[in-house]
Order: sequence, then C-alpha cells, then structure tokens
Amino acid sequence: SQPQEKSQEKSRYVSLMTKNTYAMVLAGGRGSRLHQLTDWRAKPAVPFGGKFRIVDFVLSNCVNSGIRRIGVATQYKSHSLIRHIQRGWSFLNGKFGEFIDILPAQQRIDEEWYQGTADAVFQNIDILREINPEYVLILAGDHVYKMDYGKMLAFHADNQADMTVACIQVPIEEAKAFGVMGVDANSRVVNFTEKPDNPSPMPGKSDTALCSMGIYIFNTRFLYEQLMRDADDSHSSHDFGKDIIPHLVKSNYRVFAQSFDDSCVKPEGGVPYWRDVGTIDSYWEANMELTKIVPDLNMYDQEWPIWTYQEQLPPAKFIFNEGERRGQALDSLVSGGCIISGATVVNSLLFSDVVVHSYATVEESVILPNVSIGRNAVLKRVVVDKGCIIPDGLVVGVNHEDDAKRFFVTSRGITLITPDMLGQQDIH
Ligand code: ADQ
Ligand code: ADP
Repeated sequence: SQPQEKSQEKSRYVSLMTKNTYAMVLAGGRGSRLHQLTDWRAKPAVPFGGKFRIVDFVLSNCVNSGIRRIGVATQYKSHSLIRHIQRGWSFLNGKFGEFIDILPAQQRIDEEWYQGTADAVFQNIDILREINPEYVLILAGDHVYKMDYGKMLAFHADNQADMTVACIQVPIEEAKAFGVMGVDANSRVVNFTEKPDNPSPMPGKSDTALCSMGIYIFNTRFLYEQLMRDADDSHSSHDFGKDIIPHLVKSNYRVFAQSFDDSCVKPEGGVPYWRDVGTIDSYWEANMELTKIVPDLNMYDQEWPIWTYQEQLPPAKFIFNEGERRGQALDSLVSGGCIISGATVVNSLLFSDVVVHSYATVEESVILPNVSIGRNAVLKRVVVDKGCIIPDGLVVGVNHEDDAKRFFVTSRGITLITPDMLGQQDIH
C-alpha cells in the first residue's frame, strides 16, 4: 500500500544518510569533577553500569544508528580508553567500509595539543577530507544515553540545516553548566550562550532552560569552512560551544535544535534517559538507579544493545559460608567473576571480579572491578575504584569526618576510595 511505500522510502533515505556520516567522538577531556576517579583515566573510560565504560554508550548509539565510520579523539590519560576501544570495538574492521579510528592529539597541524573541541576536529581535517563523508556527527564521549542519530540526521535534512544541535530541557539552576539556547517556532536557534551566569528560561517555563547536549551534525563542507575560519581567529578558544555555535547563530546560518525526546531510544511508556555522571554524586546515583526494580535505563533491550569489551569470566558465586553466614546480594547487580562468601550485599552494583569476604556488609555502594573486600568490613554509600583491597574490618560511610581524613567524601556523603588513598598504587 502507499503509506507503507512512503515509510520504506523514508527509512532508506535515513540509512543512506547514516552511511554517509562520519562520527567524531570527543574523548579528550579529563572530567575533573570526578576527582580521583579520573586521576588515571579519561572520563569516557570510567566504568559504568557493572560491565560497560561510559564511552560504550555513544559508540553503541553510532553502531545501532548505522553510523559505522567513527573516530575517537583522545588526549588526557588515554591509555585505558585506547586499550578498551582496541579490545572491544575492533569488530568494525574495514571490510565493509566500517572502522573505528583512534585519533590521539598528535600535532598534525601545529605544535599544540587539542585546544578546544573545535580544534580537536580541525586538527584531523585531513583525515576527514580523505574519508569525505556528507555529514559529520560530533559527539561527546562522556554521557550515558540511548539515541538514534538517524532521526537527528533526518531532522537536519528536512530543515535544510547547516548545522543541527541536540537539545534537552534542564532545570534552570543546573543550566549554568550548559550551552543555553532560544529557538523559534520552527526549532531554529535564535540565540546561544555557552555556560551563562544567568540562564534564560524557556518561554512560559520559568524553571527550565533549553540546553545543548553537545551533539552536533554539520554538513561536511560547511564544517570545513567554519573550522578554517575559526582557526584563523586569534580571539577564539576554538570550542564549539564557546565560539563556533554563537558565531553561526549571529551570522544567521541555518542552525536548528532537535529535542532529545524526538530521537531518544526508550522502552514503550519509558522516559527519555540522559545522564552526565560528571560528579561523584551523579556517578553514584546513576549507578544506584540501575538497582531499582525498573530502572529508566534499560540495559536488557535486545533492539538497542550496548556493546563493550569484557573478559571471559566465570559466573558470580554466592557461598553459604561456615554453615551459618549466607552469602547474599539483594536488589543488586553482580557481575561475572564475583564471589560473595558469607557476606551481605544490598542495593549495590558489583563490577567483575569483586570478592566480598565473610561478615562484610556492602550497602548502596558501587564497587569497580578487581576489588577485594575484607572480613567484617562495612561499606555504606561508597564508590570503590578498580583494584582496591579493602582491609579486614574497615568501616566506611558511618562517620564522615573520620572517612574524610583518608578518603574523598562529597557534600552529600558519598565516599570515594581509590588504591592511591589506601597506599596500594603499585597493584596496577
Ligand atoms: P562541556 O560539558 O563543558 O560543554 P567540554 O569540556 O567542551 O564540554 O567537553 C565536551 C567533550 O569534548 C567531552 O567529551 C570531552 O571529553 C571532550 N573534550 C574536551 N576538550 C577536548 C579536547 N581538547 N580534545 C578532545 N576532546 C575534548 C559541552 C558544550 C555545551 C553543552 C555540554 C553538554 O560546550 O554547550 O551544553 O557540552 O554536556
Ligand atoms: P582502568 O581502570 O581504566 O582499566 P587501569 O586501572 O589499568 O585502567 O589504569 C589506568 C591507567 O592509569 C593505566 O595506564 C595505569 O597504568 C595507570 N595508573 C593507574 N594508577 C596509577 C598510579 N597510581 N600511578 C601511575 N599510573 C597509574
């Protein structure tokens, strides 16, 4: 029938566009608000959700959207990020014109590291020219969300836009950390301010601002022109949010904003899910949310899977130890290779290879891989970094003042423990 033909035509048109798109993932920033969790790794490499790393979400979105030519720009402490991408993502291997390229700052154009986000793209412009895509999708590697970039490309083409930015509504008091914009009735961006001191609310919604998600689509030729113009501008900090977008809007180019609600991937009746996880509190909270009976982030969705690298590990094991202490985990996620022996784990998320010994208690905590928790230890509202050996009897999360002498404690009372803080930095 006719309507069906029409919709097939439309999806073919989207698949042509995703095929002609190159995704550039910006993964060079530190994410300094994660404190010691990013002392040794970039934020995109931070483990999330029991078996993933943050960058897996954006890479999975690309692959699931049919965008399979991807570059990842790395800079800050990139070793574990690069290792993860090499191990987990090399299935994009070039045979079908699909690939993932790691693009470390390498002084291709001048003798600087990547300065702003626009400079990170500009310094790879010769690589882009060689690939010669029709569209370039620019993404931050440090958010957790599910999105169909094909829908954003269709919106971009329908509007004959020069550039499209994805946007989300944010409570006004949090909007200072974002690029804040105003749009007209046709979703055309009419003003844009990066991290304003006094964010303007949306019309008729005094408690909400319309914010950039840092996700951009450019027509490739237009991107080249703008990057070259910006590179010549000695007053520019070479950043998309600070320099490029405000310039485009002021110069009356066709800049459009697509609402995340129109491109997010969510279960029937679910809510759009997007998390920054940029602070220890928000990181802890987003992981904690996954222990809810029905979390907003569906990790079990077969239609929009999240890929990652994972070692081959034996199943999690629970031991009724010494005939009296039940090893148990309630309302928790427990990954492969874990052993819970005569210990109790409640409302917690255990990454792979975590061993919890007898009489230990773990509550509302996020335990990264390769951690051992000693006998009688008590951990409440704690984030434990990879590789920590928690000594027998250590109690954390009961007396924040004491904890703050050795560990990092947030104003909300979440404690971060890293191997460095335990004097165990040599274990890596
Ligand atoms: P910020 O969140 O402040 O604002 P920014 O620090 O520019 O984002 O980082 C964006 C992404 O680029 C991150 O993934 C980061 O790792 C990476 N990055 C940063 N500097 C880099 C560099 N020199 N080289 C390579 N990669 C780098 C941005 C926008 C806002 C928007 C928010 C949404 O500027 O307008 O609202 O994202 O989170
Ligand atoms: P990840 O936890 O991200 O998988 P690792 O724990 O192996 O990665 O560490 C990330 C990187 O930081 C590696 O290059 C590692 O060698 C380095 N590293 C971690 N801790 C320290 C430390 N205390 N001193 C020096 N280098 C470290």
